[in-house]
Amino acid sequence: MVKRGWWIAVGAILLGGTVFAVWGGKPAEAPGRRIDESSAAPVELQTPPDAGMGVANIRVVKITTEGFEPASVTTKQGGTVMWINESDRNAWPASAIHPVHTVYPGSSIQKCGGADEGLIFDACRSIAPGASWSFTFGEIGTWRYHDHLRPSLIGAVVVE
Ligand SMILES: [Cu+2]
Repeated sequence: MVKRGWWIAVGAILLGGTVFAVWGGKPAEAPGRRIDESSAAPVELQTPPDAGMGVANIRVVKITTEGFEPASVTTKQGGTVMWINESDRNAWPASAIHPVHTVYPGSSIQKCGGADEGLIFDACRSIAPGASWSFTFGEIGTWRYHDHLRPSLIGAVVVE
């Protein structure tokens, strides 16, 4: 199935260790372009022309010393959220609930380091200042997350 194919691609890219692999997370079924009016600062990037997938929404969340900005982002099913660490400390975005990270379907911190690491809503490692990490959301819902290194910093991704 095509969908499984890109999940595998995402996993392979994430396991490859690059933190700039945002293009690997685009959905196979290109969603229509959509402007989210509820988000304070939507950021949309276009996929490379050679992807042949049309346009995908990519939401960018900044990690600052105060927390996640914006604290809540909305995306479509199959949309990608990219966290950029603009703070001066390491960060580790991961699904609620700390410390097990099991709220997002299929996610668990116990899968970090395993074959499914790229498929879970968990960075599974420290994201250094200046680096980024992205995840593609296949599941509809409101998914709360936190910084595993500073669990009091929380945010949410709303997948419609
Ligand atoms: Cu945690």
